[in-house]
Amino acid sequence: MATNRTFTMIKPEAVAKGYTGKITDMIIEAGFTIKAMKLKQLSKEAAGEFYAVHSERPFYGELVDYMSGGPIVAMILEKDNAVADFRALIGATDPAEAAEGTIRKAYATSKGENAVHGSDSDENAEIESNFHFSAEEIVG
Ligand code: IDP
Ligand code: MG
Repeated sequence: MATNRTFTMIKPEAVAKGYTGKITDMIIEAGFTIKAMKLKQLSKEAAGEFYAVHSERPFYGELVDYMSGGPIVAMILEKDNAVADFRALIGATDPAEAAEGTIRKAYATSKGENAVHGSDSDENAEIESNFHFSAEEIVG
């Protein structure tokens, strides 16, 4: 995958609260192009595998339960400098620390239930995209 792509999920509590459209609008208005998109229910096993890097963290069990607790919206996004620009758009992990104008400031509930995921590197963007999408599901 090109380095101008990143991967995101709108997380279960944000989907359940009806924020999918508003968050998607913010993403498009910030200049990202959607290359793949799907509504998807993660099993506990899939959520555990996706967040395996955090398996030793104290919040891992809570994170797996939360991420498998309702549907998510997964997307592959394209833009110059996609990974860093998307991390800037979503804001800090804890919404109390997220800057004005960020997605987490607007829509996150707490540090755990924080509305959106954003890849932290080009390498992880590719791994995470391939976890959720097959080649035929990605446009262009
Ligand atoms: P990030 O999503 O901003 O990259 P990470 O540190 O990679 O943050 O953590 C992954 C996810 O784990 C967070 O988005 C959040 O849902 C959850 N998480 C992180 N820290 C905590 C915590 O202290 N308590 C509960 N959940 C947390
Ligand atoms: Mg992270």
